[in-house]
Amino acid sequence: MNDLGRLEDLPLDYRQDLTAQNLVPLWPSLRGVMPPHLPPRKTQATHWSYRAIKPLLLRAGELTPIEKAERRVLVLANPGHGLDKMQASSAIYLGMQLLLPGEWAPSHRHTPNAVRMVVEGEGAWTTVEGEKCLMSRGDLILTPTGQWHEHGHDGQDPVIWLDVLDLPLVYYMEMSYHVDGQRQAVGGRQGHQQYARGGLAPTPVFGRSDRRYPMLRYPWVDAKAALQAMAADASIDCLQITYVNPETGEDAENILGFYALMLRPGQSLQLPARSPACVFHQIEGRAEVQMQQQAFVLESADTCCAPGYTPVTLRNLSGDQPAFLFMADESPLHRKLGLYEVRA
Ligand code: GTQ
Repeated sequence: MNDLGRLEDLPLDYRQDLTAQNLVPLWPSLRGVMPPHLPPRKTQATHWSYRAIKPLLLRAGELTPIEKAERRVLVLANPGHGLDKMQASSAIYLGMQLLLPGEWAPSHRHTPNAVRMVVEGEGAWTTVEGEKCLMSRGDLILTPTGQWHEHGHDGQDPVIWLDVLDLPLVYYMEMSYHVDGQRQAVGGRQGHQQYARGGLAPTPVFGRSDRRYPMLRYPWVDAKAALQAMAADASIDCLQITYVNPETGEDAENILGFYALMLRPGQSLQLPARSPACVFHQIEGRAEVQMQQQAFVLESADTCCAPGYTPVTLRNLSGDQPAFLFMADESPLHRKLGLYEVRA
């Protein structure tokens, strides 16, 4: 490949004339924006320890009342992007949120899509468009774009959950904003019960539901049972499920994808290099996540991320207990854009 001309090769007066007209010559920057190899990624392999986060989050509970925070969150920021950018990858935002007994995080809606993965504590709930979703360890709760949501807590102990949003992408698109709302009236709908059995969809007389988000809460007991049922078949190596919209079978949300994965005792699983960045969060057990000559040990509720195009090896560190991981990635976005790639 030939070397392209540099900016310094051009006469100063010509460069100034271009600048005055808001024009830029492409050739000095062409290789930078389109290198002849995999692009350098700002997203760094990063590990966040729950043991380290929890006391800092509880301290935030003492320092900042919920009224002064609206959402009391410590953001899991990737140093490769700069901590102030508050992003785990180019499209993924991660935060750990604390709600204390009796607190209420008021109703709002916003353009970014969110999900919550419940980490610790009982008695909290998120109401989404009038549907009250109880929060238990490992439950996944959707708050998709534009849907009213508020969080409350009737239990005794602090509740902590992991927020996953596509905020960096929506912000980059200059579309990120929110609207404040009123406390929601709670209706009777419970999508997780109506869609509790895979392959069987509720069918009112007028036909199947066309709700864009028919299921908002994915209880961990059901996800875990699905993985354990798969594990009974010894020929299945990759024990992984995708959180889908039960009416369409498509990804539960538009931009980010959500998955749960089980590792048998002692199992190692190689994930190929794929274009999307990926986040791993330990629900139960201990696992090692290896990538780019690094190995992170995920204790319960630890989180780490892998940049795109990075092969990852997962290993269950227990020889007699299964390990369960929650994963989030940018696959739906890449697929919709026609950019999704797997590299051997
Ligand atoms: O709970 O609605 O971590 O609006 C960031 C923004 C959580 C939320 C976050 C939010 C929320």
